[in-house]
Amino acid sequence: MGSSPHVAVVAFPFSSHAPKLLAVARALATAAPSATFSFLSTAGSLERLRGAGAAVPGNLRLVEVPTGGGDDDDEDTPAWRRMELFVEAAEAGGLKQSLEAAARAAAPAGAAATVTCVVGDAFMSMAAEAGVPWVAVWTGGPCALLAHLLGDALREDIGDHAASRGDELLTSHAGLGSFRVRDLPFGGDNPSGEMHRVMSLLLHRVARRLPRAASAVALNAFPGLFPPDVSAALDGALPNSLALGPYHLLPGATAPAASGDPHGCLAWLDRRPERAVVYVSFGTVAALPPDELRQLASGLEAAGAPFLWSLREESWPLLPPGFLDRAGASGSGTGLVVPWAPQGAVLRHPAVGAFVAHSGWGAVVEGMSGGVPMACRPFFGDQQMNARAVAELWGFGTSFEDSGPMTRGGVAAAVTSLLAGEEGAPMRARARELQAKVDEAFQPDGGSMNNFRKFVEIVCARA
Ligand code: U2F
Repeated sequence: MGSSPHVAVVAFPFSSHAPKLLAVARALATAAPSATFSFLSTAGSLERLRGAGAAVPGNLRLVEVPTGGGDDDDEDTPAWRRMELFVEAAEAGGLKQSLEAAARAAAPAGAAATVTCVVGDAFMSMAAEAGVPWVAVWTGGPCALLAHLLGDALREDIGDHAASRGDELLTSHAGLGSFRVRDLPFGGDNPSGEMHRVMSLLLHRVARRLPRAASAVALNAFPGLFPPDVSAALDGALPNSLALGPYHLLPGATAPAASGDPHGCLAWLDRRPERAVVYVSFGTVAALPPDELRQLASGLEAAGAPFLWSLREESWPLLPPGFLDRAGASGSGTGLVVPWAPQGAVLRHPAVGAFVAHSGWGAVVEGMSGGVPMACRPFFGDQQMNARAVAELWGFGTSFEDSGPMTRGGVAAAVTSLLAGEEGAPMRARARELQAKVDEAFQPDGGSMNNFRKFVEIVCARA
């Protein structure tokens, strides 16, 4: 014994997974200053993290791992193929080699090169085979994880009847009784069939390995967020599940210098009245079909409320003619359209009163943390279950998916109702209650903080 722990934090370098793992790594490194942490991700992913202001504590070093084939920012190779190459190389021994290299690089002169624990994005479930204690971090919706863990039983029950039984509640599956067959995260409005194939295989492996091999599983939620039957089902299906989120609120998770706001969103919000602005963002992967994008744009104009829209620039040419000029892209008009916003801070800004989102899990917990009611337009994966949970489990928002694609009228009505309408009043109240619960979970003796301390102990234990 004697030497201090060396923990390898393994990221999944696609969509917003790596920033979420880095937030957990930063919090761990802050809480355990005498341990050493290596954060493993691909060159492109590390570059994006550094660009986002990833100043890290001195005991946390960023370590580059191979992509498994080619450049990980190569636009000519589709995302599903880059993901497939990366995962298969890691499965074929690549992760083990990267861990050995990280151990050698971190070992003090003359000391043995070791990794004492792997804290890995659950998507990197080949960590189960690395011969080192494995603690997994789940970044998506916990109810979707439960559905993946119960996947065989669900598939056996539903078989080929998902379409005809879509509205049926999953009451015979513990913890899933509030969800319908069509909410399950096994399909959806996916970008491509190939992506679906790659993700399905990856999630099968996760569901097989987590229960038998993980020492603990971190969930991006706080204790008490879910009704008791859901929490009990998660506890039963997972070894040592620890709700210790929202991750971005853990002490040390966000670097002080990372508040980058290159498009002046926060200053723009400072000039708006309290709870008057609608914030719109569909995360890092989902993209609306062009017609629906135009419906959303004109719905925002019809609502007449100030809006802040984080929209990737490739979609700007699809907006209705004159929309950007009328909005006042410079910040002078009723709207501000930007390619990127500091979302966590935006949703905690007092001027923001409604959130139109794809219901990615990051968006849901950030909306909750800001006490902002949501209108969800789910696309794929866990988003349908997340949207259902927002509307039915917690009642702090609505979901467009029941009435088909978003329309001008639907958007205007939803936004107006969430901001100030009578129908939205209970949702605004629920959002404030949830925000208070999030704040409580991060008090020194709060639920997330207590679970985080257990997590640190497990991660930093020496064999
Ligand atoms: C995938 O999710 P996404 O990356 O599409 O969406 P989120 O889970 O909502 O996470 C997006 C993050 O990016 C941040 C935002 C979130 O932390 O704060 N962000 C920002 O800072 N500024 C912007 O302008 C836009 C986004 C998947 F699609 C989901 O279904 C899963 O739930 C999720 C799980 O990790 O991964």
